[in-house]
Parts: sequence; C-alpha cells; structure tokens
Amino acid sequence: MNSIAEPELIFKDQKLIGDKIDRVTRKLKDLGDIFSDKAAYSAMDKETVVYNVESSFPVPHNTEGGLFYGITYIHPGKVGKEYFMTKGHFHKIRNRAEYYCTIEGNGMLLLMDKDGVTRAEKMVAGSIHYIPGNTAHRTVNVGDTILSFSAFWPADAGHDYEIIAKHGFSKILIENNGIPELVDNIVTA
Ligand code: S6P
Ligand code: ZN
Repeated sequence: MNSIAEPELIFKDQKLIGDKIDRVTRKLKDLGDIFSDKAAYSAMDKETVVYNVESSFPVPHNTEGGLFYGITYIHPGKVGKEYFMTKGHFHKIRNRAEYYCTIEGNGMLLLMDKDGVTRAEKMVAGSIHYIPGNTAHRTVNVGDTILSFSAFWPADAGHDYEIIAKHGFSKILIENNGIPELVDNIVTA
C-alpha cells in the first residue's frame, strides 16, 4: 500500500487551496468602528474590500492542543490618513500566543499589551513575528500593493474583538508626508 499522501493544504498562485478552507471578506461596511476619520469613512464606498482571510481549521474550535493556520491579504488604501488594517483582537484565552510570517508587501504589526502600551514591528517579505500572549494584535498595510502574511495560532485561543472595537489601540498608524507614523489615538467619540 502506498502511504505517501498528497499535501492537504497548499499555497499556490497567491491562494490557499485545500478542502474546507474558511474564507472571510471584510469590507469597509464591516469596519465602521475602527477608523478614526469618521468624515473620510462616510464619504467612501462601503463595498470596498479591505482584507480577506483564508483559514484552515483541521480540528474543532476550542480544541486544546490543536493549531489553526490562516493567510490574511490586506489591500492597499487609506481612510483619510489612516492605512487599511485589520480589526485587531486579543485572544479570548488571553495567554495564547501566535506567529505571523510575512509573504509579501509592506506592513506594520501593531501590538498592544494589557496595560495599553502599543508598539509596531515592520513587516516585509520573509519577516517572522512572535505575538506573545496577553497582547492585542492588528496588521496595517503601509504599502501600495497587497500585504499578505500567514498566521499560526492555538485552536482554543478564540477571539475577543470587543475591547478593540470600543477603545481601539492606544496608537494609530497614519501617513505623514508619505511616511508611516505611529501617533497617539485621540478618541473623540
Ligand atoms: C487569528 C489571526 C489572524 C486574524 C486575521 C484578521 O488569530 O490573528 O488570522 O484573524 O489577520 O484579523 P482580525 O483582527 O480581523 O481577526
Ligand atoms: Zn490572533
């Protein structure tokens, strides 16, 4: 008997291919809370795609000891001066960590600890980022092309979007004279 199997999952032609891939699209209409410039946001076409996520869940959600895999593709663009970005989240089980590996594009990984201190790491093709537990994470496309990266996280991590949807990160990334700048998030609402 031949016990050599074909791969179950393959990243080919900038796409994750395999059985039971979960595909999610986030458009501007899904992201009303996250951008600071509300006037710029309301003037934009809400059908604009900001990012897509393709994920593989080989075990049921919440399986202790299991791992999930996903690829995120963030389109280039801005709302006012703020770059297109993901919603951002803490893991529901707060101490669960994650790895991000950049495939292509230019981005920033925003990391906010539980005391609300935010820092950023540059994302370039090949860069590998360890996201410690108890740390909210968001990715930002600061380039003119798609930013894509793969992610590996524990199957029981879960997602907590609420805190970020309400308060955001303590810093935001804006374009200043063509250069990304990390500035304090002045919450006006
Ligand atoms: C999951 C992992 C990523 C994100 C994806 C979209 O733990 O961090 O797959 O889900 O980058 O970001 P968000 O914040 O909308 O889930
Ligand atoms: Zn995560």
